[in-house]
Amino acid sequence: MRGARGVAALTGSGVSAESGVPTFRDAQTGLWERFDPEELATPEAFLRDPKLVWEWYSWRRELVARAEPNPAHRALADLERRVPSFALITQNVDGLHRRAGSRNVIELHGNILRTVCSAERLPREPGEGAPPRCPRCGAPLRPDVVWFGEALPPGAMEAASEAARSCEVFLCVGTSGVVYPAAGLPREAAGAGALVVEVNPEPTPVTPLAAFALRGRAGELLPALVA
Ligand code: BJW
Repeated sequence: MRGARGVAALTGSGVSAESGVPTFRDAQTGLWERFDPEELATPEAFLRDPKLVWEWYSWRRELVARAEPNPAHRALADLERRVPSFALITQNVDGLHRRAGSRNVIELHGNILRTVCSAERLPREPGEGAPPRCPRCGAPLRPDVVWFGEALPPGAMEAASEAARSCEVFLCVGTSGVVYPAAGLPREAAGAGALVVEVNPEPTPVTPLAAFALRGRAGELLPALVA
């Protein structure tokens, strides 16, 4: 790490767990316990029941707005200041990396704090009980995030691939490594000769590619790793 000229980090929801933001697959708490996130984060769910999906995102948006970056976010921001070339590729929609001071952030799955007009993104108008309306065209608004089956923001995956292929060290932090195309990045990095380092309490499909698999919480391991 000390000698590396190029570092890329891929993060997932585990990096925000210690900020009190539940991971995508582990924790559905309280009111939302009986809903499957993989089903709610789809265009089909929004078209069928826009009110339900909007309310799920409102609940999460409030949680994110109250959350603070943790030592893992701050360690990655510190690392960026020390390495000549650094890219932070995140699947998270919570904006906590930027709030911690990271600059070169590639948000692969959008940002929950922004909304967009659904008419720009969906094949047809959603059903009853829709969320607030677009002030320009009257179509329902939706969160500016990437749902299953949707394309990633223009240029985001290209920038992420470029960073993965040109870095010397590729950190993979707090992601289950199952959602594509992001999940293909560790393999791209390893294939181009990068040293892959995983930080996760659990093994994942990334583990076999990793030169070092550090088992534990990102908020504890990352500050020690970049010290
Ligand atoms: C800790 C910790 C601590 C806990 N410290 N760690 C190839 C093969 C198979 C399928 C596909 C494929 N290519 C595409 C697909 C389909 C699909 C897909 O991948 N499906 C799989 C589930 C099989 N992909 C897509 O649909 C993508 N789009 C696409 O491919 O479009 C094609 C297209 C092209 C052109 C035109 C049109 C279409 C889009 C994927 C979008 C994903 N969106 C979501 C929702 C975002 C909004 C929201 O948040 O609601 O993104 S799904 C969800 O998963 C979210 C996350 O970013 C993403 C990844 O999850 P993540 O972050 O890894 O969280 P978890 O919960 O899974 O894991 C947490 C980890 O943290 C665990 O490992 C813990 O152990 C760990 N942990 N505490 C460190 N303290």
